[in-house]
Amino acid sequence: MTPSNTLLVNPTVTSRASARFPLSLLHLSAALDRNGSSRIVDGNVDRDVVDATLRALGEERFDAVGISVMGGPQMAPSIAVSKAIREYRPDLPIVWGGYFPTLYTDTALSAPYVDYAIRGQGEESLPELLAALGRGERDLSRIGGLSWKDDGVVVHNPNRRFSLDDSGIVLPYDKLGDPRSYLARTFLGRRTAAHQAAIGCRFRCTFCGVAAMFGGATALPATARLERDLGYLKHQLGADSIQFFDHNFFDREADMVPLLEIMAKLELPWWCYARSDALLNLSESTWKLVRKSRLRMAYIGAESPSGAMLKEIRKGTRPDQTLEVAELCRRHGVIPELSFMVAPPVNTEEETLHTFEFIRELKKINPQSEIIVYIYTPLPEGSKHEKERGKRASMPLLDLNGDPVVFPTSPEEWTERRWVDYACHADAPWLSDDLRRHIQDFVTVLRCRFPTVQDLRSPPWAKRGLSAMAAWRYRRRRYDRPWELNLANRLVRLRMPQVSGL
Ligand code: B12
Repeated sequence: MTPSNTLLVNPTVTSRASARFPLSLLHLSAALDRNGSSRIVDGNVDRDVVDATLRALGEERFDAVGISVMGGPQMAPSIAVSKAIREYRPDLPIVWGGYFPTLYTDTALSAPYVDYAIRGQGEESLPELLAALGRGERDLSRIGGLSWKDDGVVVHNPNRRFSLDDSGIVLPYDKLGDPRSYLARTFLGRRTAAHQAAIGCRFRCTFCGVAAMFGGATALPATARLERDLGYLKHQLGADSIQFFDHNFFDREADMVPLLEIMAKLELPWWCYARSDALLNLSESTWKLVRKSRLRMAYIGAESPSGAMLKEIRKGTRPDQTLEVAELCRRHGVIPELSFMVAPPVNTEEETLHTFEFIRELKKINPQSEIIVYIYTPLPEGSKHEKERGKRASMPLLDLNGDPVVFPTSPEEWTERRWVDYACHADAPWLSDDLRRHIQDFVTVLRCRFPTVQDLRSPPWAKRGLSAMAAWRYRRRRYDRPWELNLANRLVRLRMPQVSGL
């Protein structure tokens, strides 16, 4: 049997300037190359992803194509590239992996251009699938994490336990052409690299795709691995700062200290996802290490000022901890980037207005706090991790007319504007036009009044000007219809970290 050759595709999801290492494909490629070979097409760099994919197919013999798909703006290019592959090489198996097929497996497999969906991590399932296909096997029921069509009937094999195996080598960055072109100028440094050290998250927040993917489990890297990987990024590629894509960076203090010691040694300014409770639990000596390691910003899911809502979504933190962590971060020179989910399906307006007041309080405690406002768009029941499904009766989601919200059943439907917005936490069927506008207006005033430090594009004078213009509205809570700010914003175009990342 000849070793299989796989084409891996990352459909376009962001601008060229915001492109970061496609870590999913690099991890998969490393796994595939142990017994075969693979090539990567990154649609964030090769802007015409369909053309780049067809060109690759014309240049080499491939046995399958793996496509990484996340809900939201990546849906349309994922469909386009899958259809084009099917038309060009109808015999070639097409495998979807990533968050979309993990959370919406049946929807993905309902498409004629998706043959296999791999749920969760793909490092073991994908090579096993390719080996089985290479051997011409028809029964694929032993491949963990795989969903497939057995004579047209969708079969979901059992989940696979996830793992953080270390192959002993760094990721195959060279497959990206010039990997240095992925290092970006951000507020952390001139050459920021994206990296994932630990995987998973031990929490089970009901709204989060990560909980749905990992079911409340996490695995930290060995110190030797972290040192090797970061050392490579720093010394071989020339990275001067790191954005960690870890689902949740800070875990138990005792386990974090050896990792922080490595980072303190490397002194690369960094950004990560964190939780208020974990940061509040760190001792003074660990905070000293954190400072030495040059943590610049921690993205913390504050979600809501309401203890009841935090309980409902199983966040596991309290609003007083959010306020406390803002103060703690101020003392240690770390910027907290606090994200909120407004407009929940119940008490929609009241919760939203309460959140605005809470944000003001946070800004008083720590004016440097960065604020991200999302619309609360919970996952449908069927997308939750199998351990969680049907466990707690969640309120049925109703639209503005009081009718049940019906989620899309095809990838095409997920490309409709309202569902792309839902996936991006930008709109929800229970949101009235008035409240939607009010939220937009509040966010406009807030981000003009306090422009993000992550914005390097707008000149300082423009940011100062916007902030001065917005000051009276913010002070007097006159958020409505900030036409002058909208106009000025069109000229300055402040960066939106929630859309493009750092
Ligand atoms: C980097 C990132 C982005 C980048 C680009 C991603 C890219 N594909 O190039 C940007 C900034 C553009 C982005 C945007 C969005 N993102 Co995003 N993003 C991430 C982040 C931080 C890291 C992804 C990553 O690289 N992980 C590391 C790799 C190794 O893991 P992985 O991607 O999961 O891949 C593994 C498996 O999924 C699987 N797999 C993946 N692809 C494939 C393909 C095949 C063939 C197979 C077999 C397996 C497989 O195997 C991989 C290896 O184990 C994650 C959170 C996280 N820490 O994962 C959120 C995350 C994926 N994003 C998410 C979301 C929702 C978005 C948005 C759609 C909305 C939003 N507001 O955030 C936006 C779109 C914004 C817009 N344009 O309007 C959610 C997805 C959850 C969900 N419900 O679908 C996540 C989980 C964040 C969260 N906690 O909510 N994102």
